[in-house]
Amino acid sequence: MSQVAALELDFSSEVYKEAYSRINAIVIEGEQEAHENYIRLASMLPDHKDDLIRLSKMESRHKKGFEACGRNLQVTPDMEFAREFFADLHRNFQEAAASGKVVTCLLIQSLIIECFAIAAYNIYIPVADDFARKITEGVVKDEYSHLNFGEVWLKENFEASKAELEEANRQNLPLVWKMLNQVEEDAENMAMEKEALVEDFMIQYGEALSNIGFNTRDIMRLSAYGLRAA
Ligand code: PL3
Ligand code: FE2
Ligand code: FE2
Repeated sequence: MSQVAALELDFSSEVYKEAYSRINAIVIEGEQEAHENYIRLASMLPDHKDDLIRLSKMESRHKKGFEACGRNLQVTPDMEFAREFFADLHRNFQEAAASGKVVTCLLIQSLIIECFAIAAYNIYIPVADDFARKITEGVVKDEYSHLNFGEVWLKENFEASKAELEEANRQNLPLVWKMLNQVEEDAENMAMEKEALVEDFMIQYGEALSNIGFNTRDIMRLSAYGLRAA
């Protein structure tokens, strides 16, 4: 982000509000899907049911917070755009859940989606309006704990999960780069640069893979999968 771009931001301009109508919708939809995904995971991991239901409730609160951010700027979120934006990841999660692939579901929700959210929120906080900044600062703390849930479970089941993680990463990580390309222009109009989003995502995702037990060589290979083609 260049200093000038951030200083020149006008939250009431048409350019900003137009971009916000899509980005805000994506975040609202992402929080809603995260809510549903944790409920689904709770039924797949009965030993962790209470924790996962607690996480799902946090996601509902996040959604309400971001809805308030849109209202505060008098922006109507473009929810149809957002549902389309998440369609591929959504379908992959549903298919994995239907076939009982808990490792794939955890990779999609607790690693990919949470890292995507953490990167987006970290980059957004310094250039957000005051109202949205306070909300997003609270939300991002929660997202780290959601990422941690996935890391801890996958670390404990590392050897048995490794092959499925590789396959799920190969299927789903390219979708992240595709999604980032789709929001590049809107993000820029909100003073967020794609390079910064990619960098923060790679840091979060790489750290997560490391915490789970992958070695440096695996992390390099896994976390950049599909990036060059994007
Ligand atoms: C999980 O708790 C939440 C899932 C939300 C996913 C958000 C992805 C956002 C990608 C859009 C990038 C632009 C930054 C927007 C910052 C508000
Ligand atoms: Fe969330
Ligand atoms: Fe989350």
